[in-house]
Amino acid sequence: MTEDKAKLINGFITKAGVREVTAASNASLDERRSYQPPRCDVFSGSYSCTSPDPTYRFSVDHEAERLLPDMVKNKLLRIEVVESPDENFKENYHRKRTIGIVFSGGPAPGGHNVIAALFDAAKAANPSNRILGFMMGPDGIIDNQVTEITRERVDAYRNLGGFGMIKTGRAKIDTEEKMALSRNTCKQLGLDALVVVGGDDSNTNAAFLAQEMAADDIQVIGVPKTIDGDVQVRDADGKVLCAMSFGFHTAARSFSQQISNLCTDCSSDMKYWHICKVMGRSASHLALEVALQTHANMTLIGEDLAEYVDPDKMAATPKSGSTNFGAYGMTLRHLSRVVCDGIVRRAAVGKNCGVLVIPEGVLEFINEIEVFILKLNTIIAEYNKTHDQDFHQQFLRLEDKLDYLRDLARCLRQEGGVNIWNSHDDELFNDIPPFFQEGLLTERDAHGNFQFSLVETDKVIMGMVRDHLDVLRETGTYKLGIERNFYTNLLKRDAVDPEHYGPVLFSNYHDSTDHLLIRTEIISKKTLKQAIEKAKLIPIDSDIPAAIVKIYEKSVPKFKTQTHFYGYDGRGSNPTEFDCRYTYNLGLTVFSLITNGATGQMAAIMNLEKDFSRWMPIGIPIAPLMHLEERKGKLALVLEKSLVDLHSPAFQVVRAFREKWLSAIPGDDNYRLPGPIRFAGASEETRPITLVLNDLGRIDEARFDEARG
Ligand code: FBP
Repeated sequence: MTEDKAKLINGFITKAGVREVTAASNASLDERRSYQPPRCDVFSGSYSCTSPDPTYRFSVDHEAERLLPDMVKNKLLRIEVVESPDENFKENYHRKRTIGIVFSGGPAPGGHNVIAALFDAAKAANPSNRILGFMMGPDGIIDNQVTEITRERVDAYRNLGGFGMIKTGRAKIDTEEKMALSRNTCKQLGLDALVVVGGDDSNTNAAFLAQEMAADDIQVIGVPKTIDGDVQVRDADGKVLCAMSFGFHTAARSFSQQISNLCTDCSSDMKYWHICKVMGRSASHLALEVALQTHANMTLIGEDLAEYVDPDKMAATPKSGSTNFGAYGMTLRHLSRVVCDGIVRRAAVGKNCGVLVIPEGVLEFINEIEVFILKLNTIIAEYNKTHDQDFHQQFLRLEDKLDYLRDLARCLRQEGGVNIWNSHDDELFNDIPPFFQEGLLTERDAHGNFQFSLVETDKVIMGMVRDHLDVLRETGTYKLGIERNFYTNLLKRDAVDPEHYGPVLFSNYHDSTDHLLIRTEIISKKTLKQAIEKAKLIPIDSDIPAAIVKIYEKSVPKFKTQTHFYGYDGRGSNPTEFDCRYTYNLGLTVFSLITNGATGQMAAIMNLEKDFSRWMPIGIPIAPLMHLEERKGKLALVLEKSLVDLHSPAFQVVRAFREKWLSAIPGDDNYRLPGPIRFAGASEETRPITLVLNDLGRIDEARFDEARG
């Protein structure tokens, strides 16, 4: 570039107008940053206190009693306003504190507001209070990588998505060494409290850290975060304490906005099936909310598939009191048939297109896959233990891993007895495509979770769907319905009598349907010709009329798909107003729990499903919620993930509308367009539809119970 030209460009980019439109900041971002979320009533005054509420019961696991003796007796804490605090209370409340905070696991919209509220409350209580952010997740605690949170940083991130302020990571403080290092860091920094913002595994970690540091008087408070929505808490009597983790609403709204755009595109050019995989490692909460938000044509819900009972297999079971385990749960093959059924039925009414939502973790609910995951977890854990080496480091290539499995099957066969990996497993495993084998053999994350985001779930399912559609095409059952008017007009234009050809070509010509279906036996031009000749509509060996060929060709559906993955994009989205106020009040709850001496508690807001005026900040004891679960092939004490409750009103609604949203009838589809996430305006929902429906359902149940007396 010449010097003159460079000068010219330099002059141009420094112009006020150019600077304005290329600035990183913009009006909507400024508006977001300056938004002040409202506070729950209990935080309207200067002080709040906690009071244990023994009416909420928990059934404590023996292992929790053994491992977390100082935490299992914690009660649910109500947070209440203190109108006239005594001097002792005030002194304690205002005493100088240093609080550490860490993000753990995947980002979830709203996390910055937890920090913002904690910062605001801490500085209001005592301007010398310090908030320290651990960098890059729990590794920041282990390695003492910390940064002081300043007002400037907080203001820059208020109401913004991501975890950019202090970053995040997936490390787990799961060994004595890491625990000791973490404890050391907290002591060295003089922490009064540590706040762990994370999902089920991170809150599990918070309970263990609370136990570990109880002797040092370092409090540990958890915060329920995850877009997956699987941190939901009830007490032993089923009372909802935390209806949803933060970040879920935003992620679901973000996915829904984009998926509803696909619905619009698909109903415009009628050309593609859009296959939308949505995040949610295990539970299908996000997919359920997306279904409610968009009314996509088909949405798979993993938990629903796991509950499937095959009526044919059940009927075939001898009535001798034996149980046919093979009848329970859905197989991959059956799932592909279910999807094909929807595709074929829509095609029959001229809609060879649609939107299918697949939850990322759906395969975990498929019988044979679940068994593989469990078996492989155990085999890998055993290998690591016996060889004191990491299986994945040892066998880098897929082929090496498969060889190991083959050898294992052979050795175990020679030993006899019941084997974890037998020749049948080996054969089945070798039958699945390599990319899926690789997926099943990927390394578990630090918490022992299977990394479904690395498996091409959609490819596995759609591969089988495609194969079965080919079969259905060959057997003449997958056909594109032809509009009656189109058929009549086309034939008349070419001076061919539609009434002559209609009954020969179509199986439903005499029905009053809008869409005509070519007979199943007509599956090629050859069979078309045979049918027409047999009906004596054309002499033997003469040409089929061009209009008839055109109708036939039109009736052969091409199955064209576009696949999309909705996950990281929604996870990084700016929070909805719901998540902004939820997380801000969680941050205030954290500070209240800390000043009132709580530890091993998770900050939460009860009544999230109701109007904001009824939101009730609380502390939920973590240890009493924990139970034993298989992780990396071993039993571990963890916080239970909440799966989609098939009896919940939200799921019942989705099930009830399944047929309507499939729209396998002529006419428009039933799509719902939720629109983009907006900060204000009438179209913005105040909370997830799942929560609204579950709340409405509970009210109805209560009325029903009342009426029944
Ligand atoms: P968290 O449970 O840590 O919030 O993360 C949830 C999630 O977004 C899942 O939906 C997804 O399967 C996973 O994280 C992806 O993990 P990664 O960020 O390691 O690719």
